[in-house]
Amino acid sequence: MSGAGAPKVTVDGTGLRVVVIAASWHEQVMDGLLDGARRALRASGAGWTEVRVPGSFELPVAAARAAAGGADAVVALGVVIRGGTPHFEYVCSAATSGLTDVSVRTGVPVGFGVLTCDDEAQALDRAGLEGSHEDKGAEAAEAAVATAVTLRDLKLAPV
Ligand code: DLZ
Repeated sequence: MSGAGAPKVTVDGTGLRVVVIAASWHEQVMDGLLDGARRALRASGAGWTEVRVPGSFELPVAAARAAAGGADAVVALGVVIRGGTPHFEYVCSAATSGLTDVSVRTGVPVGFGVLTCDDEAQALDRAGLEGSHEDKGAEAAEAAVATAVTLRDLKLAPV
């Protein structure tokens, strides 16, 4: 999927409580994603806490707990790199459908910052590091905050 055409969605997130959940695989790429998410959240004015899970497969259960605990938005960060077995497909699919389910079921937006890449070079290029072309951690955080603001406004809108 191309990153071309991505919108600029910086909004005022003052007062929002965001939980950032980061998997622990592929440390250098994850450090970049986390820094990008932090930069975006700081710029938005939202407050946030960070927790870690072992792998991307564990992101949905932690997101569900964060939503049940009162988070206004969740940012889920993971890095999955294709290997020689179908495991890649299972982990990517579980993370994607699990996070979608949490978001739709709880009404708490989940920013999807899970990289699903063929190799490490692709992941590094999307990690918001020096020389990267994309900053997917920041994008996921911006999307989560912008959607939380939209949902808050929707609640206030007369039907
Ligand atoms: C097992 C596994 C593999 C092979 N690769 C990755 C990966 O590239 N990225 C990632 O986030 N997690 C990986 N995992 C771990 C699974 O997500 C999960 O943590 C384990 O299967 C234990 O439930």
